[in-house]
Amino acid sequence: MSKNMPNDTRSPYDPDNIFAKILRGEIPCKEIYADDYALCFHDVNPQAPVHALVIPRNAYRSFSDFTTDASNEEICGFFRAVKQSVQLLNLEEDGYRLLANHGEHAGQEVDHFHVHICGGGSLGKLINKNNSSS
Ligand code: DGP
Repeated sequence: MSKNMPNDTRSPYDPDNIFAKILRGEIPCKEIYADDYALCFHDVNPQAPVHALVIPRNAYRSFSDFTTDASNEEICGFFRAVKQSVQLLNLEEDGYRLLANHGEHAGQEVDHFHVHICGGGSLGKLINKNNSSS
């Protein structure tokens, strides 16, 4: 599959999105872990006692693009980097949540694929029923 699938109506990757700027070092971040595949840093607006983001080094808008277009090596390297980050954040023992937003209904704000790592305290249920339509 390619980035230009006929049913792909989303806009192309914007190289000036905030995470692309962080990757290029144009905007600072509080780095937790970095390797050839990924960069992990603290979220600027934490929603949990520990809230970090992991982003791939290459340009993918979301989980869908990443899993369609990235090589097996990149995908494997990325998720190993997520695991390394979890360990560095000392979340293994007490638990943590991984989350990736794709598109409008999920409220994706930054169109560079990222996985949220949340932990450091009880996180409650995954979905807030007050915001749910069913
Ligand atoms: P999402 O809604 O899944 O697209 O999450 C985007 C996250 O990115 C959100 O939790 C806030 C975070 N964020 C936005 N701008 C910056 C920034 O400049 N620096 C850092 N560290 N995080 C940012």
